[in-house]
Amino acid sequence: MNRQKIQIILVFVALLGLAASTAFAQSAKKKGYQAQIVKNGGTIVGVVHYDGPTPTPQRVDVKTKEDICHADPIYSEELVVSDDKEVQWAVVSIKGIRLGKPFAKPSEDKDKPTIDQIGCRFEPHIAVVGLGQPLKVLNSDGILHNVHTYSKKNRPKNIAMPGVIKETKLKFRRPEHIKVKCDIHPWMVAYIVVAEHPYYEVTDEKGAFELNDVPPGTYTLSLWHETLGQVTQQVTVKPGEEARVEFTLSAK
Ligand SMILES: [Cu+2]
Repeated sequence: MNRQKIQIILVFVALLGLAASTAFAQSAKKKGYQAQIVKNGGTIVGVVHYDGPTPTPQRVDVKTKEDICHADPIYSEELVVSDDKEVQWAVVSIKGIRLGKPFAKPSEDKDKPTIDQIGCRFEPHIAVVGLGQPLKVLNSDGILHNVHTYSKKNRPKNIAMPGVIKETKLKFRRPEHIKVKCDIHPWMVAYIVVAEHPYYEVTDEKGAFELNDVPPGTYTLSLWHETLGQVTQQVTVKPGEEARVEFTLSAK
């Protein structure tokens, strides 16, 4: 093979490599969420209503001798509906948004996201954490709990937290709604929502949520509740304006 031929082959190989890396970069861009400063964003505010008779709060029969578990009555958080029939613990997110505000930096929001084991409950019932971001897991009770993630897309974890271990951290690599249980106290249930972008909110005790700094555009809002299921709705966000949304979830 003469020198010229070798040079041609080398150039060809280099071009192939360049094409492949460009294609890879583009596909990575296409898949992922891109953060940028949002100027002239709008806000989505809404309420999640309940269609059905208001369920009675279910008090948990705490079958353990540990005093801390009896300090306060414990109620199931599987379905929490206000007297005005608004649903707490529903998760609202903008489906498939590709471009928008960055995740809050840990320094701006230093106590979040956190999930605590306190009074033999997980607090909060639903914690939202960004992909690859740390979720702080606390044990404020001086007793043994364990954090068992029943995940399907992420590797399941089962971390024993004896009373002396007060803090650990979890990270997740794939978006998922993960059920978390303490196997010692079977009524202890929480959810970790691993979010691929920062437009996720959990409804409060009035069934309310607010998503801010949303780039103007038309989106599909997704609403998820652990027992009532999932629904979607279209919403249009205009610069500097507030878009109001109402969801209704039916009793099962
Ligand atoms: Cu426990």
